[in-house]
Amino acid sequence: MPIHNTDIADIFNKLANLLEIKEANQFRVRAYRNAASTISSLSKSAADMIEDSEDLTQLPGIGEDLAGKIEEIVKTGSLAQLTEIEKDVPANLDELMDIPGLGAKRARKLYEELGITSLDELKKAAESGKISEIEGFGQKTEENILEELKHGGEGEKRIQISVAEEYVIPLIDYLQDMDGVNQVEVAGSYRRRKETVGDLDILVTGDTHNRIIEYFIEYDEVDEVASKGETRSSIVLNSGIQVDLRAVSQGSYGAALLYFTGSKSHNVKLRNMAIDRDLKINEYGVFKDKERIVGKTEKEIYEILDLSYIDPELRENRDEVEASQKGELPDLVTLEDIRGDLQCHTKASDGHASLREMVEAAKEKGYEYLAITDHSPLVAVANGLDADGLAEQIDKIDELNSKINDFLILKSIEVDILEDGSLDLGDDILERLDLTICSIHSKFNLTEEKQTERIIKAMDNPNFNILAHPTGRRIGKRRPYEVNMERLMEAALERGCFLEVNAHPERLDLNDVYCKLAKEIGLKIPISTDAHRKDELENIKFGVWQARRGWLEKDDVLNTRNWGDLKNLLKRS
Ligand code: DGT
Ligand code: CA
Ligand code: CA
Ligand code: ZN
Repeated sequence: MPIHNTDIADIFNKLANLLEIKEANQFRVRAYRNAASTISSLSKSAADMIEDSEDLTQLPGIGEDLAGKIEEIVKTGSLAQLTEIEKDVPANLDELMDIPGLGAKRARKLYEELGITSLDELKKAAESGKISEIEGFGQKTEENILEELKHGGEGEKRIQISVAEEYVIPLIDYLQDMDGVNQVEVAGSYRRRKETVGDLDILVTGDTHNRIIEYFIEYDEVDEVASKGETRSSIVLNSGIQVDLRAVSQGSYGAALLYFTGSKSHNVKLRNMAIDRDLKINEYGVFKDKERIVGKTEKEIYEILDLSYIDPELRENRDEVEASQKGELPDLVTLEDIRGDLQCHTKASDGHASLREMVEAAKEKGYEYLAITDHSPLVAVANGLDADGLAEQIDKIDELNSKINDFLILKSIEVDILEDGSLDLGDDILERLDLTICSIHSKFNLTEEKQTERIIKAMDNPNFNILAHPTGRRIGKRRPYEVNMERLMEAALERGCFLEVNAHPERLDLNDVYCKLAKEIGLKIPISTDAHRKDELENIKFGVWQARRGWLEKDDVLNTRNWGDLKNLLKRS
C-alpha cells in the first residue's frame, strides 16, 4: 500500500508530540517536527524518491537516521519507535495539545491526575468540573477547554484541499491509465476549490461503464468498497477519504459535470430557471418534454438558460447567476497573473532556507520580486529579529540585490502587533524597509471591539502596509479571533493599508467571503505564501483559488503588478 507524504509527516508529528509529553530532549522533538514539515511540503512523493534510489539525506534537516526512518515508514507503513513509545504514552493523548492553552506539560498532567487519554475523556472531565480542581488549571482553563471543544468537534471531519489534492492526483493518473477511458474529472467541492472537502466526486467517460467500476475498486489504496453499481461506486481510501465515482456517457458529460460540481444551491437555482422555461434539467441533460436538447458541455447548458459560462469557483449561489445574466461576471485572477510573493521567512527567523535560496527559488518561478518578512522579537520561538538583526539583513539584501539581475528582493518584516496596538519594532528601522507586514501572534482572546481597535490603532502607524493572516485561524485547529472585518477593511482603505490572503493551505485567511467583501469595499488584496521553505512558494495556487472563490480579478490583487506600480499603491496617503 503506497505511503503518502502526509502519512509520513503524521507519524513524525505524532512521534514529536509523544516525545514532548514524555519530556524527551527538546532538540530531538524539534528534529522530528522539522522532518514532518520538510516531508509534507515536498513537491514529489518521498516513496517515489526511495523507489528511484534518490538520496533523502539531500533534503534539508534529514540525516542518515531520519532517512532510514522514512524508508521504514514507506516499506512497512509504520515506525517501530512510535509503537514502542505508545506503550508508555497513550496514543491519542497528543490530541489534547491541539487545544489552545494546553501544551505537552498540561496534557501529561491531565493524564497523570485524571487518567485522561483522549479528547472525549477531556470533555467529560471538563463537564463534570474535575479539571478546575487540578492544581494550576482553574475555572477559566476549564471553561476555555469546553468552549474550544464545542467549536473543534462540530460536524464531520473535512479534508484540507492541499491534502485532498495529494490523494486525488495519483488516483486520476490511475484512472487515466485504463484502456477505454476518455475523460476523468474531479467534480464536487474540489472542483469549486473549496478550502476543505468532505469527499471527492469523480466523473469518468468511456465505453464500458461496469469495467470502469471494476477497475476503480481495484485501486490499491482502497480500504473499503462502500457501494458498487453498474455506473457508480463509492470507496473509502486507506487515508479515510471517501471517493464517489460515476461513469457517464459522452452525451450527458456536461450535464453530469454541472450537476456533480454543485454547489447544491447553485444547482437548485439553475433547476428553477429551467422550470420557468418549461425545461427539465438533471444529471443527464436538459430536456424539453421527453427529448434531450443539450447535455454534452456545461457551456451549452448555461446558454440554454441565457447564461454565460460560470467558473466552478463561483458556483455557491452568491449572486453569480444574476451577474451572469447581466454579463457582469468577474474575469478571475489566475496563477499566471502573479508576479511576486510578499511574505516569506528565511533562516534569519523560523524559515528553513537561506535568503539566497529563497530568492533563487522565487526567481526560478519567474517572479520579479520577493519580500523577505522574517519575524520580529515578540515571536521568541521563531527567533524573531530585533532592530540590529534587521539592519544586518537590510545590508545583506542590498548586497545581494546589487549582484542579481531582473529581480528585486524587497526589504520587509512581519512585525507583531502588541496588545496596545503598537508595533514590536521602532519606526527608525521600519522606515528603512520597502514594506511592513503586520500580524497578531498573541492575545487572541480579546473582545471583538478591543481586537478591532488594536489592529486599527496599529494601522495608524504610517509604516503599516499589510495585515497578515487577518483572522489568525488555522483550519480545523484554531478558530479565528474576533474582529469586525468590515471596520478593519474600511480603516485599511482610508489609510492606504491592505489585508492579505495568506495562501498557506491551513490558513487561507482572508477566506472567500471576506475577499468578496474587500472587493465590494474597493480594497485590493495581496496574495502571499508565508513560505518557510522553498517548496512552500508553490502554495501560492491555494491562495489564488481562494481569491477566485472571492470573485477577485487581476486588478483586485496587488501582486499582479510590477514593483513600480505596486510601490505607488503601497505609499501611505
Ligand atoms: P463536500 O463533499 O461536502 O465538500 O461538498 P460537495 O459540494 O462536493 O457535495 P457532495 O459530495 O455531497 O455532492 C457533490 C455534488 O453533487 C454537489 O456539489 C451537488 C450535487 N448534489 C448532491 N446532492 C444533491 C442534491 O440533493 N440535489 C442537487 N441539486 N445536487 C446535489
Ligand atoms: Ca464532495
Ligand atoms: Ca460526494
Ligand atoms: Zn513564521
